Amino acid sequence: MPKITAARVIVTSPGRNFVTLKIETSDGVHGVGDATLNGRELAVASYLTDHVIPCLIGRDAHQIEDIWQYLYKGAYWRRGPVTMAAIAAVDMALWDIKAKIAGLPLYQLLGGACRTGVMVYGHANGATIEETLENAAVYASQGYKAIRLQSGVPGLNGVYGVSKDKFFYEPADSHLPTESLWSTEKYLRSAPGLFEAARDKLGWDLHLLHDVHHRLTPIEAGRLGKDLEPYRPFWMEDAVPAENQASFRIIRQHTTTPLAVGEIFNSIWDCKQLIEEQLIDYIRATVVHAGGITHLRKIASFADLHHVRTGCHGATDLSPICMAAALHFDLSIPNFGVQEYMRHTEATDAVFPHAYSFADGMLHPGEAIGLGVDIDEAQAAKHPYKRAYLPIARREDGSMHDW
Ligand code: KDG
Ligand code: MG
Repeated sequence: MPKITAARVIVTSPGRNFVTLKIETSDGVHGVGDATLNGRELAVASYLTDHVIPCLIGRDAHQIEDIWQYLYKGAYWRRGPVTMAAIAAVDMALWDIKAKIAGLPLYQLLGGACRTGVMVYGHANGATIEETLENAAVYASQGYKAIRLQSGVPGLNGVYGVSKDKFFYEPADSHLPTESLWSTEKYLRSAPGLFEAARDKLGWDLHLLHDVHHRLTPIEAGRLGKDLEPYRPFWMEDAVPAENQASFRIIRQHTTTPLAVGEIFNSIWDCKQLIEEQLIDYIRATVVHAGGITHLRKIASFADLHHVRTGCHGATDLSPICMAAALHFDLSIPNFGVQEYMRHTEATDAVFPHAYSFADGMLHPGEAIGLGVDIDEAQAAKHPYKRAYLPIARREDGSMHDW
């Protein structure tokens, strides 16, 4: 059996912070896992180094499910983003090792390909509707079949999803949280116009998506969903903060716009009611933040029973290791919906050489064995950790709002 002989955490910041776990085995095979938790990176690094790694040494690297259960049940303190990102990193690295030993790309071990590639959506955005649609046209010309639209809101000084750089978007932008202004009224007045103009300019052959980023109440979300219905969006994402799963009943009662949620979920318990009651259409939980491939497969199987498809989170704060893991997973499950794809910078790609590639609106994980991604430690060492926070949002009266 391949014994785990060593494991260590590598923190690197090629433009943004990433936390990577590297596990080595007695067979000389190593595996990598992403453990990045945007704005709280060092908490996961410590959880792994100080608490998880000592328990891994000497274990059989092939016992992925048992190690998952050992780390989940054995901690006594369950769930939460720090714990589940740490477990996810171990899980990804062990799947990488198993597939390398088997001599197969990981998706083959997960049941083989269910599709020829993974449809991805890109992020078009701009300060104005016109600018957003110009940017969307660029994505369409590059072959994207699905595009997320986010536009500035008149009267607000910058909103979620609108970047200065049209090619890369990085919200964790400062050593202390920056503050932005929010007005639900102004946002609800402007968002439907974006989609009306988008259908006029881009036509009806593209899938158009939108992220509300947890900003509305259920009844406000019901109204927005209704207003967007004529333009047939692919989904309305994170319409409300989702701690209270029952609140999605209200949104559902008011609109047929498909609903997506779950990028901050850590386990199946965060979405059990949403799926069971068919209150959503797409579950966005992802490999690194929802306990790894092992746990995400359980969520996807449960979702499949309830007509819910996947739409894994794929922002830049998920490293290329997580992206590779997501692509193997996406390729192998029957109820895949779409995969988010925000391109990483060249510096990030140099730290994480990978086999996945984009063509014709789809990503494919490639045929390299394992996850098909690695960390170049010499490159990583060139980019030391830099503290960076996500912004916060305040309403016009100064009170805190969900960012
Ligand atoms: O770290 C936070 C980002 O990952 C998040 O704000 C991005 O909402 C997001 C998305 O849909 O990509
Ligand atoms: Mg989102």
